[in-house]
Amino acid sequence: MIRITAIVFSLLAVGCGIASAEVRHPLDALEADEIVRAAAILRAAGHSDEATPILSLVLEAPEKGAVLAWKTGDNIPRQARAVIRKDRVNREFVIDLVSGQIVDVATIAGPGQPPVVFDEILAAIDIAVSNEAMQSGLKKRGITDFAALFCAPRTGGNFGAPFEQSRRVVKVDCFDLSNNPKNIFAAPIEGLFAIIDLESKEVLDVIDLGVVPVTQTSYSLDPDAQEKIRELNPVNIVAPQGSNIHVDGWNVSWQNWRFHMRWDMRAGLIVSMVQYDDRGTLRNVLYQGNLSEIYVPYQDTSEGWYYRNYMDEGDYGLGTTHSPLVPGADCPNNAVYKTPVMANPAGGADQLSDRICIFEQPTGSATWRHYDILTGDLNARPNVELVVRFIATVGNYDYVFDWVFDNKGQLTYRLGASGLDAVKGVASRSLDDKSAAADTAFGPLVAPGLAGIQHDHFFSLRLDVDIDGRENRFVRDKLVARRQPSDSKRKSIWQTERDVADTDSNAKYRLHLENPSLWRVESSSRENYLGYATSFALKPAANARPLVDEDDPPLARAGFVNYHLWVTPYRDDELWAGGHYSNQSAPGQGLPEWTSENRNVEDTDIVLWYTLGFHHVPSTEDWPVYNLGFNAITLRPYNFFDQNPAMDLPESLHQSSGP
Ligand SMILES: [Cu+2]
Repeated sequence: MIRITAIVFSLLAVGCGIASAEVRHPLDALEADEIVRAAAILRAAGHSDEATPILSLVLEAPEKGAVLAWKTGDNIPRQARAVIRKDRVNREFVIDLVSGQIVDVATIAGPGQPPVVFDEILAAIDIAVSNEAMQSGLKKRGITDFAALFCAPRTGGNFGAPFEQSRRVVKVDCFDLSNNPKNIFAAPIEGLFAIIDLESKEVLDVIDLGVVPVTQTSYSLDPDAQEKIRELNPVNIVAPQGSNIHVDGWNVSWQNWRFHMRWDMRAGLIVSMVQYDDRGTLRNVLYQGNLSEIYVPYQDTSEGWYYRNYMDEGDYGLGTTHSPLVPGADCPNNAVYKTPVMANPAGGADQLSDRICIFEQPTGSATWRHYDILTGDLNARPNVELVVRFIATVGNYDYVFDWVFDNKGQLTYRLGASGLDAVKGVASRSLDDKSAAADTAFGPLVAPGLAGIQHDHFFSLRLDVDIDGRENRFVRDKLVARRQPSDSKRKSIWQTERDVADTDSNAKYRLHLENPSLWRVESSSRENYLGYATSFALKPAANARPLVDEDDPPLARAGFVNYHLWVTPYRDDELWAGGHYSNQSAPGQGLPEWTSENRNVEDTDIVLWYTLGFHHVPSTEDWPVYNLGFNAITLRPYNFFDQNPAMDLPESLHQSSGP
């Protein structure tokens, strides 16, 4: 039976006013009634109660083969997966929403912890602020109004301390809000923090490293705090003949692209079933794509900072840290918005109003152009792209996550970062101070008394590619310089040398300028009209590598960042590059562990894991907020088509001035 929840009359569809039922899909996220039902089943079975938050409750996706075989009108199996920690044990439950039965229970051992939820964060702040030792530390710093504080419960990785192995802990330091009531990360109360057990609600320790002056300057981001506003006429994107975006339930079609999307507490937005309409035939490109981990290690050895090495996605979740979107700034005025539904720790369903925006925009450049210098014939086609965006605010950071589909047949994942630098309170007010050298050892001053601590951002993108079918192989066309024979007019040229990945243990790659190669995923079953296996190439942009030694505890937990690309055979339980539970995890979880057994990756269902990173050395311009910058990776068709797919573009997308 098709579950029809709404009837949508799509008057935009191909200009013929087709009335269609909203299409339901087996990968649709849990709906509100399903979330409530799953939580009730868990409560009735005694697995959760008022004191036991549900740490995660999301769709348990059906088996991949069943999803691929599914057609509109078929039954949709519906299952949920829940994570609950009770009596210091992490348990996962699979709940069948049709039968109302719990069909699987698994106990997940190890120091790794499920993500920290917002209710726990609020509780930890209360515990910290009401603790006597914390209060006396605050008084020592002249802070007596404990209501004018914000405290940040931070996950702290795993450095081998006994409490990190079995307890669910956060380290909580505070910020003074008296001069910064609306910019909570601006005025750190340095050198004072509590270690708190989130389950027993105990304060395990309070550490006071000595008084550092707290900045008294206001760093408001409100317009009235700006020195001067330079007015500029508004610039808008318009589609005078109507939008080209068609949204049906959680299915989206635009130009030749078709895909499905769903919200997930941990990953945020997941795109699935990405297909390209090749002159009437839908061809598979990507079964599923999502960010699988973020790793942000700070490079400061001091007692109050050494533990700051976050796995933002596994520690907190990107869906759970959703941010509202600002029309006209975050998304252009022509954007379409979607409201996902997400479970809350009490087992209710929250409507996340307009947290996803979808928009099409001209890039201001041509997709292709040519001027025929003899005949004067001039041809150009405007480049337009579709962007699907959501934003997560993980503490002081705002991350912008984009899937970009363009009219060249390219698919790009674009990742932006903005927000506040994580600042450390220091005594120095400028480089003239005697303490400046010591105070800036781990990061420069960004304002008087505030050092922006140096750090990295690494992101792992999981790409379950299915180029023209499930069976694919990963190919490197290595560009190799070859010395030429003495009778050649050339001494040296470069040629390509094909290398096919055989096992996942070998298929770990780094970007090189010295030994470059073209990275491609080929179909094992389909060729284009010239006889080439159809494929997509990965086109990396700027990237970075970890600079620290592999035995440094933070990096040992985040082994996935040691390579830019990993290729693994598809497994439905290998989803998160830093391990199933990356919060407080032991070293070696995730990709390094999975790829230790030489599993075949040739002509089988494969998954690519791309790591994108950058080093952040703050500057004065990064304060009081720093400007959004993007990094990206592009999947580009390579022998996938029989010619340039952009030969179908209309000459101009501008409105005709004719009658
Ligand atoms: Cu940064």
